[in-house]
Amino acid sequence: MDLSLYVIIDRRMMNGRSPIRVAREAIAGGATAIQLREKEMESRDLCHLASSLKKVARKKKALFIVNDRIDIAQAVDADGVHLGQEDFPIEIARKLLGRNKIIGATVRNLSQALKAQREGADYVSLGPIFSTKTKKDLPPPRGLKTIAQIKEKIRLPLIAIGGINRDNVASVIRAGADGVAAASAVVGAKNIRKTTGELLRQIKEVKRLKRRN
Ligand code: TZP
Ligand code: MG
Repeated sequence: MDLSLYVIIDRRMMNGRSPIRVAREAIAGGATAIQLREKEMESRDLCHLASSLKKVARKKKALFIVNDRIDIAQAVDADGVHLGQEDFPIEIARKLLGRNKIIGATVRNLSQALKAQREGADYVSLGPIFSTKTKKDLPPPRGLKTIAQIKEKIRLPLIAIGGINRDNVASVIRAGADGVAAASAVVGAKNIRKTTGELLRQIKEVKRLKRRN
């Protein structure tokens, strides 16, 4: 499971570009996983979109994860789901999806991270690390220190999310994140492929240096 660069496909900041095209560009640039995060689409359209995105991801061996909607994930045989604190409980999602699917959990602090781990999540995403306009009603930014503090106490991969872009991505990996999830920095970029490539290059470089030390 490679979640080094996890791109959130959220239509709201694509400047009218098609999600399929955006996903294709992000994956061509090196995104290792994509997540369909769509809160307003009717189920039928969502099914079609998810099915197309899965094909785009599979072709390049990127992972395809669906936010919140276990039914859509099952319908298109996605690689997994991502669950927020108010979404389906992890244990129930596991019963529905089985052992072979990936379940990710949004966490805001250490106790939520430990709980997600106990309940059987495969990774946690911690955020917001920095301030972001992408999601409303978020708690204050957690900052880089929280990454290290939580990483030290869990064994699950930790994905950092929230306001991550090419100027701060290296610091996030240096702080201990196993990967980063990004929405606006990638899907809102003019040149998605180039931006994704640049993010991935920095992530790989910091990881390489960390392995050496
Ligand atoms: N959860 C915490 S921050 C965030 C979510 C879904 C939004 C991430 O978007 P961006 O544009 O990368 O800050
Ligand atoms: Mg959710």
